[in-house]
Amino acid sequence: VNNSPEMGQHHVQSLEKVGILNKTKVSENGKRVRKNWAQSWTVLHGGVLTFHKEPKSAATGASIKTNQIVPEVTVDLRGAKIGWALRDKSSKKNVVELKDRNGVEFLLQYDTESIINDWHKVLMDTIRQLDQE
Ligand code: I3S
Repeated sequence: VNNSPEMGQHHVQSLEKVGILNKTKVSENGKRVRKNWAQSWTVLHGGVLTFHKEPKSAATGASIKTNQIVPEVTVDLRGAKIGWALRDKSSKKNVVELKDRNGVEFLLQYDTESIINDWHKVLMDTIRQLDQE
């Protein structure tokens, strides 16, 4: 019997993911802000989610230099809340709602269900893990 405390648990350090998602901010300081859906390079690392503007050259197929990838928004996942967005939040499918502990709220979306499911799971596991620390 393996009853080590590690069983079935993750460390935040091991919960890392990179990919492209559609995202928009929807509220800040309890106030709704106008949606501005955009594709973002999304990086989960060390319990922090960072959205990066897609480099201009990505559209032309030119190679991307690391220094062209601009971090845009950072979300500390400690104390954050996540869930599937209800229909009234967006007409899009596969929308995840993410609210940080300061009340800044984002929607994350991707048409391919498996991709958004993976993000939902890793974000949920990360938030849970941070809650236990
Ligand atoms: O929640 P809303 O206001 O219906 O969101 C839609 C608008 O932001 C719309 O842009 P305008 O601000 O120009 O109306 C966007 O094009 C839509 O994508 C937004 O709705 P969805 O349902 O796609 O999240």
